[in-house]
Amino acid sequence: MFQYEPFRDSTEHLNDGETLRTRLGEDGYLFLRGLLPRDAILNVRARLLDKAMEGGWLAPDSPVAAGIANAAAACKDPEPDYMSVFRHLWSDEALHRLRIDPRVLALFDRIFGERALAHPMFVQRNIFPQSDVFDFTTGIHQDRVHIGGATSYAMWMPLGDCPREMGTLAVAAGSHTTGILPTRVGSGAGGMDIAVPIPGTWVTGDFEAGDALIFQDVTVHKALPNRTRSIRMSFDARFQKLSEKMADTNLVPYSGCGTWEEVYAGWSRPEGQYYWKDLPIATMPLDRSYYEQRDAMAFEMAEAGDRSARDAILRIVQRDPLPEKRERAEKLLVRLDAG
Ligand SMILES: O=C(O)CCC(=O)C(=O)O
Repeated sequence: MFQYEPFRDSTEHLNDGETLRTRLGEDGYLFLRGLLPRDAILNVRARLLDKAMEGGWLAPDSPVAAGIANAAAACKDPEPDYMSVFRHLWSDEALHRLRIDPRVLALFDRIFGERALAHPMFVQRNIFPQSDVFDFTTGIHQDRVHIGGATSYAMWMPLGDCPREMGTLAVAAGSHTTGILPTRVGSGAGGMDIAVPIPGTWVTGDFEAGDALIFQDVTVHKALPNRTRSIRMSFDARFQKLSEKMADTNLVPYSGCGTWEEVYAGWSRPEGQYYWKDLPIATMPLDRSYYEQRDAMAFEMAEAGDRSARDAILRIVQRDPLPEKRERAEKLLVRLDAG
């Protein structure tokens, strides 16, 4: 059983870059209350809930604002049913502006002691309630294998109030000092879970709209299961020093959401579009060796009929750049689904 300690709250040090850096160095994370105004978050929440309602994700007989899930529509990234609704949520202009809010950028400038870069790519998550037949709880992992480049930091924010039982994030405080840990095929987001005992102390807490959790790319973390009836909505964006290299995969929109032109097509005003175009960004290729290792394991498991590899196989079908690999994965998916 996991035991959770409460987050160490760093809100009172919000304007003190040196203390924030020290705490990040000690714990691998920062928990900050009210980084963004509650109203700004609730506005984005309302916009996304309208799109979720249109897409059939919400219970038709309850108020949209409650965000109660339509259990029959439960789906997950990157299933086609999920993506067809999600791409409208991800493209939301008010959502995109949150990660480049001046309060957020100034915070990372202070933490780094130099100019921060917000990665153009970011994630928005919609986690349907856990049930006997559905579970998409994010497993224990590190972000570095997915994000690549120089050291980066995630900012995770729920889009609304998020008590623990709705599936908040938990981090293993102090786990950022042991480098990249061995992985195995996982079933939650990213599909790559840590395969060894976790160093550090698990911490978590209840979030209110506007609270932020910041953590390093090697800090081990996971989500708690969503045991409510509502969809847990959140977003996570990544930040690094502008002077350091960013993996080129962070320059494109979220996979399955089209081109930047398509993302921006429905916006009412251009503010926040292409904000990185005039910045002196140096890029490098993503080190794909971790994905290659995961995929080799997933192929082996799927070939042996192990359905726990299904999410990883689906990811290859939807997202792998190599056509022959996608084709192999497609055949295996059909076989797995035929039982
Ligand atoms: O929101 C989640 O379930 C996972 C978030 C996460 O793993 C991250 O922000 O790196």
